[in-house]
Amino acid sequence: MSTFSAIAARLGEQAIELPSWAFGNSGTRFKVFMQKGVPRDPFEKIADAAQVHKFTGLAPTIALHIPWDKVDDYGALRRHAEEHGIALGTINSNTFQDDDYKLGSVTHSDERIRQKAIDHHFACIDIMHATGSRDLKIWLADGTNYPGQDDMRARQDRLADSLRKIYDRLAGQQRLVLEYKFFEPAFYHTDVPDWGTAYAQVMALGDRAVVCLDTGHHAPGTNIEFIVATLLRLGKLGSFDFNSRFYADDDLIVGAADPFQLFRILFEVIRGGGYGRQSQVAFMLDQCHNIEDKIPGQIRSVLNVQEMTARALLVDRVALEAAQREGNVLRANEIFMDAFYTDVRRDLSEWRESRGLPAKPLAAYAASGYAERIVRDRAIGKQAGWGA
Ligand code: PSV
Ligand code: MN
Ligand code: MN
Repeated sequence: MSTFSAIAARLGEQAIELPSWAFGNSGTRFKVFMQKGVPRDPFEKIADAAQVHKFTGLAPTIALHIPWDKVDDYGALRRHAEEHGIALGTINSNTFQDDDYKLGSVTHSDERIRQKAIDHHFACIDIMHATGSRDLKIWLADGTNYPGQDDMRARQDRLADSLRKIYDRLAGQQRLVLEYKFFEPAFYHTDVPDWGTAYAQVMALGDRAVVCLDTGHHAPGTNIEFIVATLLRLGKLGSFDFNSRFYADDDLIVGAADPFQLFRILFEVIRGGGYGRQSQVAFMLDQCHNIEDKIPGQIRSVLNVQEMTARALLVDRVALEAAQREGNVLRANEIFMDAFYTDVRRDLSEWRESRGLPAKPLAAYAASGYAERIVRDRAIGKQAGWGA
């Protein structure tokens, strides 16, 4: 197995983008629990995200969601982020909270509604120019609830046509990142349900159209690392939305439900060239902290990704390939599992200290007084929530 010191430098290449919506109030369809000190606007979400970066050194960017993070002056928002030591990242579009979109957005049979959804993406691209964002992430709630409700094939045609218009509007190095999800909110069929559909749609667009893999968007038992390997092989893995799940799209803390799956995914990412400064794969979180504190929830999340990245980097790939070539099944599996079972927590604490970061980020955050300060300072005003 590789040693920790052999992989330490590579850990310095890790950057994980935080979702602005993780800092707002959230819940299930049963109840949204309000927490004290939660941001009241995108500026405060950025300030909170900067805390995660300050204590971990792992989260230099924050993704925005439009219209949830709508402001008058995106240049000012960008400067605000920079003043806090982070940058604005992916722009996530939202075409799922408007009555017009009840039966679909970019796939809708009504041209007026389709154009409205396309125009929203055009507006997102304008925002990207001001924020300096590279990626436009499109997740669609489009789908149907009943067999026969609409023509599924015609919807694919309309999807392709709408995406083409959006893609053609991108400039320079900007990318279109298409996210798939197997169900919800539609229950019979989803217009972009799986990686194959997303791949077919982005392939038709061009080089700067890629796929987003949200780890919570597959049927239970799906071999997600195989999808990672396949999309990397095809040069079409654009980004991750990391989270974990026990049942469906639970949006729980990444690595909380199945650390071994996260390890397996990260191993394939590294093996396929998706990790590090040269890689074009964006690591992002897509989570909600419904019952736990939000900033510590995000700190825990990025640390979990880092921990499993370290373990995945520890896999002795030379020995593994030799065992695979020899057909030594048990040896190959042992090499893989040895890395997974390695406790890297103490090494990571030392690694952090060697970079001027706190050995224990969660404890350092708790001791900083920031949580108490935001409870005090944000006592008046409407809090941001999932959807605002
Ligand atoms: C909805 O399932 C979702 O979680 C998608 O994963 C998006 O990325 C996110 O919401 C924000 O739109
Ligand atoms: Mn997602
Ligand atoms: Mn989701």
